[in-house]
Amino acid sequence: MPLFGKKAPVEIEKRPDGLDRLPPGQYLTKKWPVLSYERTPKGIPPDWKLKITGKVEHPFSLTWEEFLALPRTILTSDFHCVTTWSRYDNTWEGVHIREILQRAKPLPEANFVMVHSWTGYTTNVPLKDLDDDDVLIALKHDGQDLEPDHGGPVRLIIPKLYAYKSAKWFDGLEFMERDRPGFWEQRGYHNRANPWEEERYW
Ligand SMILES: Nc1nc2c(c(=O)[nH]1)N[C@H]1C(S)=C(S)[C@@H](COP(=O)(O)O)O[C@H]1N2
Ligand SMILES: [Mo]
Repeated sequence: MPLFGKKAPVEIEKRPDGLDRLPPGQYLTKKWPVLSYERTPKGIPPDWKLKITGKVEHPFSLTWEEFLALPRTILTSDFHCVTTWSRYDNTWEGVHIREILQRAKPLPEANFVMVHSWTGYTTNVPLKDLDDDDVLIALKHDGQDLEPDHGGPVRLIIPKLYAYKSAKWFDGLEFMERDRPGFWEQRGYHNRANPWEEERYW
């Protein structure tokens, strides 16, 4: 059969676990839209502290300078918004979540975590989803300081969940025994937010 006039079949990219790289119902964009409920804050509060509270052996807080002195990690991951856009190959630089977890030592009953922003935004995740290789407290994106609209100077990145779990303007983790819904989770967004299960809304 001549191939003339025929398109080569498009290979669907797979992840190492066999799932499609692009979750169901998502489309790809190379742009990076801004999605925020609140207005972009004017810079980081001068008294910003990272606050690690709740069910941990060692609650602590870090000033901005102390936080910036923690070891850095660079990771590349895909980003999936519940409103159906996805952006591949985002390179994030920041502090790995395990730098925080190993200092805090969550207690056995710490099943869930409330993620806090200094704007008042919150989002809840199971500790299992937070304590993972690809979770980063990001300070840079594709080599540039994180722009204020995208959560700069500091945001959380949890690539395997819809991005409403990746709080912009991040300032705290509250370890909890029982789950509690965060900002969007109280307003109709799915509590778990796994894109491959299309856990978008209740
Ligand atoms: N503080 C805060 N963080 C947030 C949001 C928000 O409204 N406020 N929106 C979430 C949603 S729904 C998405 S898709 C991503 C968008 O990140 P971006 O604006 O950098 O693309 O941020 C998440 N983190
Ligand atoms: Mo989103």
